Amino acid sequence: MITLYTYAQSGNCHKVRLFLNLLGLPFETRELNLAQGEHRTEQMLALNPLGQVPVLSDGEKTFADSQAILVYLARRYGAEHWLPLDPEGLAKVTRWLAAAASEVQFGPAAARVSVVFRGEAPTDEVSKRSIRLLQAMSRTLALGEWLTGEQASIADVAMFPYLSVAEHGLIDLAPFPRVRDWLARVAALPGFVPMPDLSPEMAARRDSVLAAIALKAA
Ligand SMILES: N[C@@H](CCC(=O)N[C@@H](CS)C(=O)NCC(=O)O)C(=O)O
Repeated sequence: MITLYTYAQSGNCHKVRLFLNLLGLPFETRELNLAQGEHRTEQMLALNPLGQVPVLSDGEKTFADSQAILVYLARRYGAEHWLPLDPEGLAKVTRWLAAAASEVQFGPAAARVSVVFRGEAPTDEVSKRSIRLLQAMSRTLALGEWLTGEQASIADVAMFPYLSVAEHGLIDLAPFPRVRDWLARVAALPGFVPMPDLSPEMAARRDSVLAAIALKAA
């Protein structure tokens, strides 16, 4: 049995939930309360010494880090297009897995944390980093429908969650039609599941950030 230790509002956890659903694999979910430190208990630190989610157990084996988990699931259960075996295909996918762990994490994901978890507008640096990433994705998507080849790969899965909720962090996707079309293509894949809606508390924080921005502009 596959068990996913998760936090519903985490885009990193959503990458794994999304891919398990795209692969049609049965799994059970253990939802952890991060605010109460349930990800840092002795039991969880034994599964992931970094004390982060997602963590995935498959029988006796345990994996941490959303990118690493996608690699495991693709190789163990997926068709080859999810993670090509040829050197060029593998390098192309890894390039976007690295972006998911860096440019996305310190761009759109950081903007979302700032707005909906802290109730603060994203810094200029975070906003600029997000725009640079969207420009890079637009250039890549001008060459094809998917980030790495003629079919979806785990690069698309890894990049999807935080881009799909970019507006939670006040990142406007309107100037990036190729990225919006790509998001729609991922959302049309069989088995697709979306990121959860904002909780009322998160939506209220976002509203208060928007109100503060409007007041400053007035
Ligand atoms: N590189 C890791 C990052 C995981 C991560 O940052 N997880 C967050 C939730 S999105 C977490 O567990 N935060 C709690 C903490 O670090 O204390 C991955 O992609 O899985």
